[in-house]
Amino acid sequence: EALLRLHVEHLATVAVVAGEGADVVAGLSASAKTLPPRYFYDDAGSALFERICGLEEYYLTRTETAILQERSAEIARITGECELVELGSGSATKVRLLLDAYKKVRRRYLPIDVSAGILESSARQLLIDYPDLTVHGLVGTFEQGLAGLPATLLASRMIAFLGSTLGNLTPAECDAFFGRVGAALAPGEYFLLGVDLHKDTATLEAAYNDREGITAQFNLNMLRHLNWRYGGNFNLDRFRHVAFYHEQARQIEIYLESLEAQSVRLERLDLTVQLAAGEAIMTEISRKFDLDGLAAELQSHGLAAIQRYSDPVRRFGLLLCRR
Ligand code: AVJ
Repeated sequence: EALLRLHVEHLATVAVVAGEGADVVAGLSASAKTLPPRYFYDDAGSALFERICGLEEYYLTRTETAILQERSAEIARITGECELVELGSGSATKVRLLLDAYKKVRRRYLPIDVSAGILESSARQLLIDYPDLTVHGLVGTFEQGLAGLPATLLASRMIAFLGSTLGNLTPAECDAFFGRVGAALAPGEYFLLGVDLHKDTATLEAAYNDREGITAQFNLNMLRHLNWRYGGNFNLDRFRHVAFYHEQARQIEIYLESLEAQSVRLERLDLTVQLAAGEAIMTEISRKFDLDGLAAELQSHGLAAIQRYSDPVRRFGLLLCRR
């Protein structure tokens, strides 16, 4: 019965398979080597990320959750009846706070995620917990999801992008992304954006260098994922996790540093990579924002920040924008 309320569309399976690994080849062939952060999230990586979210040093998730707990009712009052689109929905935990706030209206939820497994399992659990909810999931990238959204069924729509996932995008990517969000919304519809804020280096660096070493495992797991997916022979013992705050660029930079000169083979990509001792592969940037600057940037894409929310010590921020 719950399954009648679940519809999952796979947006670009064919394209993903055809181009698979091109991003890895390009990143590892560059002079400054990089790997795309989406390779963090195989099943093991997603589980490690959930553990990171519960770490003492990783204040982001609990701070954003507390802000949403306090503000969801107000957000629902402002937007009125609307359906929720969530980009990078993952375990779909925080969206429950918003769904709870919209309980007086018919509810539809449209999660977009590259991981079909997580999308389907979190959707099934939501359908059990919210008996009047309809879920229309889209498996694909943010770009594919925003371009492939079905027609709005309710009065209006809100696109939510939480957890500071925006921080993984370079400024140029961010600019293009805001353009796509604006294009996906009708005038009068909403965009809810959650971002980590610039702050002292010690707090930021602790969040990405936790004492238990879970973040290091999460980073190294990317190599295990690539070994499995592309027939690689990365030896995880020959790399170490490095994360620091680049203050001018206002971004945490995360690397896997090669502990020795080595050669790595990715058989299914027909790729051999030479690494020097001490050479680092960048696996992630995590940009840190200020709400004024971000609001100005959104404004230039026709997205007006109508409400700003933060915690008492301004660690994390949410912007509610109207197109
Ligand atoms: C999911 C991209 C928001 O940047 O803080 C956590 C990922 N990386 N620890 C972040 C992450 C290392 C996280 N985002």
